[in-house]
Amino acid sequence: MSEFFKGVGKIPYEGPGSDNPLAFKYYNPDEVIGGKTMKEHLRFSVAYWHTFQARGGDMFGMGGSALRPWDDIQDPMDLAYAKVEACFEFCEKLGVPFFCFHDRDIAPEADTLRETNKRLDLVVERIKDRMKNSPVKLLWGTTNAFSHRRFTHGAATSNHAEVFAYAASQVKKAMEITKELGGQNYVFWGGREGYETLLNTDMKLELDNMARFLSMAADYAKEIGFDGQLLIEPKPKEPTKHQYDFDAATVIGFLKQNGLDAYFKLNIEANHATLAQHTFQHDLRVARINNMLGSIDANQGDLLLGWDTDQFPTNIYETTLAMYEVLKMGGFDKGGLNFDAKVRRASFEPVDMFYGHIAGMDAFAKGLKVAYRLVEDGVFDKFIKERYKSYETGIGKDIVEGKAGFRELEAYTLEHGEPQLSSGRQEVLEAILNQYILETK
Ligand code: XLS
Ligand code: NI
Ligand code: NI
Repeated sequence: MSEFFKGVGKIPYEGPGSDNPLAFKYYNPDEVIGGKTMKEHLRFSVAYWHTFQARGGDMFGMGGSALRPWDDIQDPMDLAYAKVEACFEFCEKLGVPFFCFHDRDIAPEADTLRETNKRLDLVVERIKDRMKNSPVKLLWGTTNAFSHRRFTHGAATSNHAEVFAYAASQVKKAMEITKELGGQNYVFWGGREGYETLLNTDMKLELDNMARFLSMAADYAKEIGFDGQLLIEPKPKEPTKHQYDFDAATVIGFLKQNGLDAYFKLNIEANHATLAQHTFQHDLRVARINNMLGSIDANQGDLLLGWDTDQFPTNIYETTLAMYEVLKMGGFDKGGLNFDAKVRRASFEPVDMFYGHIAGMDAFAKGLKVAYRLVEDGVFDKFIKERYKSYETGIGKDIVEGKAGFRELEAYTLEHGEPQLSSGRQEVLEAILNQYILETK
């Protein structure tokens, strides 16, 4: 078996003082934090599409800039097999326990669906074989129902019923192979489930069809005994002008409206939250308080750009607050932190992909450590409890327990007069957060 990433060995943990770019500074997989190892807490995953498919292209440089060790392989199936090997080598060297893929990432599309599915089966066999002597597992599988021309008008929300059927066939197969490979989740990202203009759009039919599609998917998962989590990944736009799965709140409302909330959870991506004008923590919080935070696409955007830049997450402030939400929900069950992230176009060497992942893993490891202390010390919890204490007794308790209506509240107000307010103390809390991040506290 040939080695693809020559010159890169198993990435060691060397600690915060290390100058070695091919070593972890904070991610120490076996370090125990609150009864679980870092590896168990963080459940990192490599995204097949960004790492083994992407070419570093953009709208002005379609061919891409990336140099990859598999560039000389011509035959599409040989290339697909090579990338399986590359994926396992990459994950094993990084010590990343999971990977994620779209059906079309692992096997190239053929002329007919039947042929395409045969190709998928062949590659899946190869992956299964490789899994036998590797610790690397599948975090989630998904379908690419957005790149091919047939999905121009959408997949489940296309105006063409034939496309709805095609997308369903694709999800059916992708779900089967995800199960076959022991995948722990299945993701739905509706890249083209949205619209460009309302002038040609039957929004009601499209939304109803999307619900029908998801309901069929949940039925099929049950039928084949797929016991992984089904996840919806919100994103407000790009490639469509408006995507129906706009943000966590919109998706949760949609699922509840259609009686689907028992079957789906959410896969929250940092850069998608910010595109929706929310912080990453906001969308995680919305999902968490609804018991629907399933998994995370770990990346970061560029707040000065209006699109999904999918950068490796290096902002400790963000990773801390993200891990705060994860710890507050009691940690991941089947989900994890999937690096839906790509190196910049100018970082075109294979080793840059290691640097990107190491940077992201270290940033989340540090975020986990800080967040754990914040939770343990009850820093925000104590303040928040105090801030809302008026609901624990008296009229507040009556409101919460449904014992007061407008008449009682008016009587209360007439008797007590002007409410006394307390300060929100935002600046103090932000300063304390900095003390925790900088470990001066
Ligand atoms: C694109 C999405 C995509 C999903 C999987 O913006 O993040 O990569 O995670 O289809
Ligand atoms: Ni994503
Ligand atoms: Ni994205």
